[in-house]
Amino acid sequence: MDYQFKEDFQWGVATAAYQIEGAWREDGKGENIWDRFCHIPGNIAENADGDVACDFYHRYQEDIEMIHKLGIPVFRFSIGWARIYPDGPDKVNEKGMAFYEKVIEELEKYQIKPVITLYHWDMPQWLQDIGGWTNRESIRYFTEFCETMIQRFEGRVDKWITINEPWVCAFNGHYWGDFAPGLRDFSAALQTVHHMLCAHGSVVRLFRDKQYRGEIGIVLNLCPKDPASEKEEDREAARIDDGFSNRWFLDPLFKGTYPEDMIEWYTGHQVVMPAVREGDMELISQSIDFLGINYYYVEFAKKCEGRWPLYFDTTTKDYPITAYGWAIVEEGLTRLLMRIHREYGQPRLIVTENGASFADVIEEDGNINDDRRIDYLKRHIKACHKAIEQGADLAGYYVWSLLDNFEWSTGYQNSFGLIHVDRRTLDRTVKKSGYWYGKVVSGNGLTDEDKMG
Ligand code: IFM
Repeated sequence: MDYQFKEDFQWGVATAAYQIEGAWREDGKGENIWDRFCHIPGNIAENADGDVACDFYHRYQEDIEMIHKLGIPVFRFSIGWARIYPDGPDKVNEKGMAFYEKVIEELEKYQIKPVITLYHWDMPQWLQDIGGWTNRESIRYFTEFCETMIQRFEGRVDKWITINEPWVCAFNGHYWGDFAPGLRDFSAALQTVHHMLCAHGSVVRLFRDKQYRGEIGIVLNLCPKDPASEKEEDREAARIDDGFSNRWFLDPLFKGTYPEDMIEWYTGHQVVMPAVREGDMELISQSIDFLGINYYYVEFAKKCEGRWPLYFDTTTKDYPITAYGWAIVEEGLTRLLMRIHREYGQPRLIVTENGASFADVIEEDGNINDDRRIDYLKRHIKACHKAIEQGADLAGYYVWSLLDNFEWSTGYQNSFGLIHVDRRTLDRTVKKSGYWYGKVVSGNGLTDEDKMG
């Protein structure tokens, strides 16, 4: 084996509730912000929605059996908050709870470890109606919801992830407005970040105080921000992009401060800084058991006038791209892992998402030979191996995603799955990449010649 991983390295597959579950109104589930956002015509490509999605709600047994057959030991999924608290913070919907109980039981049947994300963007609409993440009360409501879930399933869940990708939730959802809840206010987005980070810290504190069993961490989407050229203005653009996307999250979590240069930049450009109360930064920077990193690409920043308040744009340079238009740059992953290792106190890391969307072709014999996805995954798994060799404390790697699913504003147009889902029949077909990944997992690594026969 050319790229052998340590015995206890965790291989997994990742999903999220709204993207796969469907059953949007079943068993007492309440409306969430993605239900509301998708049901407004024009918000999503082809006016798609997650009403049915992959129908995981009814097909979870089939899907978990497939994970088992592929030999994948970890399944990352998220809890739909509005299934548990449909109408308000007071009453738990036991039918919603029963669904997750069944999913966990099914995973236990095959000894697949559950990794649970507590927030993957689907806030209940009742909470959005009072301001959602822009309202400081969201910290308390989120903590109560998490306590309900952790109390119920503690000891049976390997890892808890408080929040997935706060950057996306804050800026796509509250500044660009292309994600739910569809707001367009930069200062509100910064306030959202702050409340999400406090909410994360509040759950970590609860977890420690109550001495729950298991591990707890957060997941950030991070990527290297390189200058598009050698020009000084592009170098500055890359620094601002890095501050905006990476350091604005890493610094508070690991150093207990927002980056000075970004505070200066924002205040210099008339952005209202988030309201930070005494004790918030200590809350945010409590120690976590792991940092989850979702890695997909590198971005190349260039100065762009008129783009308040960040004044940069990004390109993919001449790199090959995925169907989503994301540059394929695997060395960026090694570089990112090493940077975090060096600059943020050598935390334990997990690549909680990595994968690629490509337009898959179903051959006449029914097979899906997604060699480009295999190539992408292979490159990135090697990049992980390299980072471990260089000293990074990398404990696992999860592919995004198990299934072709609802890919947010692009509807069903971007397929990331190891398993194809027919949009008409919802039938599942394991792609070549799924079988290939199963072999990587069983061999605990890959060889340079690693090809599917
Ligand atoms: O589908 C998303 C996921 O929900 C969060 N991380 C990125 C994936 C691909 O866009």
